[in-house]
Amino acid sequence: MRLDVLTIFPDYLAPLDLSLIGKARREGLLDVQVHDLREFTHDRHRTVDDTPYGGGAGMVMRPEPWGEALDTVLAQPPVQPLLLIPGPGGEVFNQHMARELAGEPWLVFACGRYEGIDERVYLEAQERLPGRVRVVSLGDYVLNGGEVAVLAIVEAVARLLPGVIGNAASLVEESHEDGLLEYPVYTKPPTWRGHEVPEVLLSGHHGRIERWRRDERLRRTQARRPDMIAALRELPADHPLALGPADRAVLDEQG
Ligand code: JFE
Repeated sequence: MRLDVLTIFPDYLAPLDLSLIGKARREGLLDVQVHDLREFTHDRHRTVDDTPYGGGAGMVMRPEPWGEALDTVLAQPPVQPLLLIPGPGGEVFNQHMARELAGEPWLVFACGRYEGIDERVYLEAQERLPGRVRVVSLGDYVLNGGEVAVLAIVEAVARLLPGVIGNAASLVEESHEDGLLEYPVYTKPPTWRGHEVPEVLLSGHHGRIERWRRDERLRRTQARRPDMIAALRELPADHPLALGPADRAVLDEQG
């Protein structure tokens, strides 16, 4: 997968050299290119921002550097990329979107700063890449720019690529794939500072362990994410993810 990131803070993307993503890059599974937006300015001060028309607080990113940066990046290989623009007003990123993005050969990220990017850049991008521009939010809170969102999105997407994690089972069993949060996990020692590992996990009884883990997932999801339980309750009984009678009994116990 090819990834291009346009930003005025290329150093902010340094974590993409590390850990799993760094390894995937070294192994040729990921080709990441970070571009400094200021390279696409022509004035002595490499200006990327200006005051907002109509007044108001802060500064807005000028369109010209964005136009030249997109011209340069899009002039490269023979396919159309998906352009992702982080913004607090975008569709909220989730595991479903991560799966969609993992199926793309080429993603381009445009990181804004200040109060955002001149609206004409979005319109121009939509003309250049019809149906291939998405504004994406990490969640309902305000960051200072798109870079942190890009780090999160790239990490969520890269770990879905074949060969990046190397353990298909660890992906299938994860929360947000089947509508419930994770079960709690434990390792050695069996007693630590007076806290015991639940005895069922030491029992070797696979059927009991599976049921206990599902019960824990249900209780935890009900406590922390009642919206997710409500969504599962709406599914028809014959849906593969629908709650069964044992599931409903556990949820009713907890109230
Ligand atoms: C930018 C800012 C006030 C933007 C346009 C570029 N989930 C998420 N939260 N915040 C962002 C994403 C994000 C992404 C890109 C950004 C925030 N800002 C700051 C400040 C209003 C804004 O609306 C600039």
